[in-house]
Formats: sequence, structure tokens, C-alpha cells
Amino acid sequence: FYKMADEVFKAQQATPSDDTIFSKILRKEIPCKFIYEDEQCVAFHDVNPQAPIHFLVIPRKPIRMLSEVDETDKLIKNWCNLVLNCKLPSFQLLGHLMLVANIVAKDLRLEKGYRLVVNNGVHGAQSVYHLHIHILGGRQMNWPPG
Ligand code: D5M
Repeated sequence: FYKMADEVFKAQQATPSDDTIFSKILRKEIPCKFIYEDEQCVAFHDVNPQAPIHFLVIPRKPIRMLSEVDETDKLIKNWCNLVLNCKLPSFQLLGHLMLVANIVAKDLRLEKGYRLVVNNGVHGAQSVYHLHIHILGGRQMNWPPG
């Protein structure tokens, strides 16, 4: 309970910013062992695991949150796509992240199932404003989530 309250407290204090701990990880300024990487995204274990297996899949492209993704960059090759050599528009990238979650979950033998979570904004208890998918597994999940 206290661990959860801590996470929610942290999330409520977080302010949306363009440079996050995940950008630092992607720039190799903070050490982090990737369990998967490709041109579009990377995956690594969560530093504060909430299940026996808990990893994150994040895009290289610094999308702040799910609610900021729409279809506009289907039409506009924005600077971010050019500078970061992102080949996919953000809304297509979302699908890729889910497929990668599945690939890594298989590698980690989560054949009995797993859960994907995307925390979005304050009420979603998002604490790092660089889009990420949580993948939790290795135990029975409960419903509803807290
Ligand atoms: O979740 C953000 C998640 O990011 C949270 O579960 C902790 C995790 N985190 C934060 N820093 C690191 C590092 N350096 N390595 C691995 N995992 C990390 P949110 O959905 O924003 O609440």
C-alpha cells in the first residue's frame, strides 16, 4: 500500500517536461541494460517492479504522453521525425510498441499471460513524461487496478 501511495505521490509531483530520465537513458547518460532495442524503441526492466516481471517499452521519439498522439504527423514530416530518423508516424509507432511488448514478453516466458498499462497524465499516475508501456507478469493480476 505504501509503495503504491509513494508512486502516486511522485506522479502527482511530476511536471510534464521535454527532458526526462528516459531521454537520458536513450542518450546513454544514465546506464541502463536494454533487454530489447530496435530503430524505433527500447525495452528495459522497471527500476521499481510491481510484479515478478515488470519491464517498460519506450519509443526513442520523445512523445510526452499517449493523449498527445494523433494522426497529424501522418501528414507532416515533423522535425522530430527528421532529426531522430523516426520512420514511423507516432500513431503507427504505438502499434509497434505493443508488438514489441509481446515479443519481449515471449522472450521472458510470460506464456501464462501479462498486463499492459499506460499511465496517462495526473489521474493516470504518470510520473515520467516520456510515453512508455508497462508490461507486468509472473503473477496473477487483479481487477480493477487501483
Ligand atoms: O512510470 C514510470 C516508471 O519508470 C516507474 O515505474 C519507475 C520507472 N523508472 C524510473 N526511472 C527508471 C530507470 N532509471 N530505470 C528503469 N525504470 C525507471 P509512470 O507510468 O510514469 O508512473
